Amino acid sequence: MAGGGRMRPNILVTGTPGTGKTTTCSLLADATQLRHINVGDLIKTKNLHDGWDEVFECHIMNEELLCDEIEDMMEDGGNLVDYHGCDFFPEHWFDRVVVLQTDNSVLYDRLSSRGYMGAKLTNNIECEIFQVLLEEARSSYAADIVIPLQSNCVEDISSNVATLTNWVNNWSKI
Ligand code: DAT
Repeated sequence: MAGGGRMRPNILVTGTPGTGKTTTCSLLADATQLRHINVGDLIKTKNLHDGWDEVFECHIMNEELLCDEIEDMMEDGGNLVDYHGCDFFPEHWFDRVVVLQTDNSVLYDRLSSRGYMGAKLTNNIECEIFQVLLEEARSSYAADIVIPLQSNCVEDISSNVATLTNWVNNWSKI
């Protein structure tokens, strides 16, 4: 069996904030019955952080606390992990690493309407321009499990969810 004895696969959905991770994971969780782990929310609700970063306006995640928190679920399998970072998770946790990507102008509008401005907005747009998450994923996981997917419009979401649902449903046969 693939995936270290897991009955169901674990998928990491990563990408710059605003690329559609949470929207995609919610729909994919409904379609596959995988468990959606929204890491950003978990960091807040379970206090898995070391305070607030004033410059980047976000919590300073404590990687060790986070990994301890989700370890048992990850070993069981069947999880969709939604986070804008990927290099600190144990590599063996994931069977697929999906990197969502969005055109800069589209992303700019999405992040502005979410209220991002100044350094936070610029940093995230630069993160997308320089494909930081794709590079991070490629340097942390085997090349054949890292899948970049475009997420520019609602049709992209539907087709990404359909593709991934199909992959999940066929997983045990891989
Ligand atoms: P993330 O979890 O990556 O931060 P999100 O799922 O919260 O992103 O989406 C941010 C906003 O953009 C939200 O209002 C939904 C919208 N959106 C995301 N992906 C989209 C897409 N492919 N087409 C149209 N809108 C999208």
